[in-house]
Amino acid sequence: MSFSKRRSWAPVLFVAGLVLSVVPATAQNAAECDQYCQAAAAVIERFELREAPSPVRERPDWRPPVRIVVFGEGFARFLSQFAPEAEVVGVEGRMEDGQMFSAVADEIEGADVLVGLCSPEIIERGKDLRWIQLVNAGAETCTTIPEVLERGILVTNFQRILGPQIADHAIALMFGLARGLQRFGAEQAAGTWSGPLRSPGEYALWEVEEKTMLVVGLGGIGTEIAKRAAGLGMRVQATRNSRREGPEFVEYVGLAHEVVELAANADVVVNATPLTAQTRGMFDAAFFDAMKETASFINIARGESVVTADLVAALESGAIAGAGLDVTDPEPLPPDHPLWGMANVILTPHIAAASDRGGRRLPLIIENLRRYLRGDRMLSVVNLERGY
Ligand code: OXD
Repeated sequence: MSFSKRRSWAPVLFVAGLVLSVVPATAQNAAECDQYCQAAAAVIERFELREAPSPVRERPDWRPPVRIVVFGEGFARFLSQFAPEAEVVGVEGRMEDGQMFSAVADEIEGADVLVGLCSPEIIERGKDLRWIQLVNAGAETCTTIPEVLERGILVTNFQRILGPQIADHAIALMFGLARGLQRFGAEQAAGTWSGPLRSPGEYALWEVEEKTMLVVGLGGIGTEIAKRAAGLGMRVQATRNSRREGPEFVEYVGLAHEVVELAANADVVVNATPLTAQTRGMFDAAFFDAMKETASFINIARGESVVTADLVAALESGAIAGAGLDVTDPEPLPPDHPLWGMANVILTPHIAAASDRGGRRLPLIIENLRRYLRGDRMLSVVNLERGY
């Protein structure tokens, strides 16, 4: 696996944010509902987080953890107050070249628990790992490693709780394309005033009201996007893998096999799917050909769901009008990649999950750690077979 291709800065920012924000915390009696427990209760209610059907102590491999490895030394110092019987080890390292992952792998022997991300080396050397709390929403760093499935390691993640900020970002990308902000941003940087409107069509700007958005992947994040789009007066359609039910603000929920047909009527297509064997490469030439020439494609999920060469060709040929991309494949794009220079593309560096409300993540980690220690039902468990 190429780390530079897959890794986002989001977990690094997340860990740095935790270290800065949690230092003054004091030891709590876990029997009381302290500030973290109260915050977790609010997060569980707001996002309707799902509990595992059975308590974790019923798993044959469960035991009170003896060694917990986490991303970040400051975070380890903080977390140790919640697991005083365990050794909590913090690891430092750069994410972009995989240094963090090798540093974790060097410490993972004998660890029961990892709070971070997976890599094949971590899983290979972490023979005692029983529970991994991911520090992001996408679970593919774990679920694409066969040994995780073979060993049935318990994986929990940040499903649903990052929905609001990622949805805001998707809408921001849509508005950026609709109002030509990539063009005007470039003009601002060059100190150019392109002048008042001469003819209504000249800037090719568009309004979102009454346009149709197709949300591909109506999960926690997709639902937040759909809610915002409906609030803006858009018609919202969606696809999901498992069932046709959806909230009332989504006028039609189709199954995955309907996606190309639905894309043909959409003005904006947003990818909100997890990366799985089914979604890898699903946005290809056939998909972009089916879209309207006036339509835009937005990706706030994973770059590998898109055949990048096909997206570039569609943008160059005018098969689609524009793209707003928070994620790409490869990631980051090499300096000479054509997407950098395209006037109809807005790129952001995989930061959709960044937020001033990072505080939802920490209560979830602490709550899941407390549940694990007590052997209770865990929150936000990843279905390893499905991959999310
Ligand atoms: C995630 C992300 O949370 O990409 O998965 O930021």
